[in-house]
Amino acid sequence: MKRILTIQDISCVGRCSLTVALPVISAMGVECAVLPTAVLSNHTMFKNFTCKDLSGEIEPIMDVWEKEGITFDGIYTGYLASADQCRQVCRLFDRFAGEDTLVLADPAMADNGKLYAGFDDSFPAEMAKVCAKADIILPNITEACLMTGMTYRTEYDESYIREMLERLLKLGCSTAVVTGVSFAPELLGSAYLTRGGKPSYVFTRRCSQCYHGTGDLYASAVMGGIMRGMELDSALELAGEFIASCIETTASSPTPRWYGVEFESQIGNLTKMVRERL
Ligand code: PXL
Repeated sequence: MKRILTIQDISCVGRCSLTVALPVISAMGVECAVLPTAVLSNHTMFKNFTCKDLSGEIEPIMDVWEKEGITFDGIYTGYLASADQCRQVCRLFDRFAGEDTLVLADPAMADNGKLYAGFDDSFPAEMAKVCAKADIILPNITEACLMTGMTYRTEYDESYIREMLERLLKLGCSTAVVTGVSFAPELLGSAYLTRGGKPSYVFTRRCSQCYHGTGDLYASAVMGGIMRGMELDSALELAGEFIASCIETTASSPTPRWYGVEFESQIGNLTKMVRERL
């Protein structure tokens, strides 16, 4: 069984980061080791939150892993709590990402044209350095704009997305995926470009509701699919289908949308989707 390491925070309540990566990646048949970057009472879209930064733990944990000879087939990074943590994660790549380790970076730091609470304008440049060292990066349009200097737009055409993908590759990664792309009201998906290739798209039906944490669910499912040996387009298609089914089953729930989607009811469906694609 493949073993991956995921590096992101634990938001105790609110279905995002580690509380979705662990169950999703495990359900896809991949061992999911964790490096928690911070512990928050709940994610930062709630009105109040506490945040205990765990940066001081990262170095000692890496030292022990090295002594134990622990290795990873993949490393998946998500929300990082500070610029210093971005630098620590770059050092972790140098120590643990060998030739055969797939590194996927989801620069979870912004959405809808705005940085998340707690980050300042200098943060995207530090996150861009993490993305530079990754094989695959998975920003949404806002995050891509912040890392490439492009202007954030809600209305755009294929040339805007193509330029975005090309600029993202210039950061240094091998494959750039931009999530949350749409050219038709009923379809939503991702655009991707691999060095030397041409832009491609994977779309799924668009759900009208919007929930917090779906980016983390999507990235986790993409990582799980790739680690199970799927091609990128197949992993993106599976992830889009999984998110759509999660949103559809949550739509009738009275719980506020910042509690995230009820992915728990779709875990059985997820393992079935993986089996069907292998
Ligand atoms: O879902 C991304 C995310 C992860 N972790 C924390 C967050 C957010 C988005 O707001 O606040 C702590």
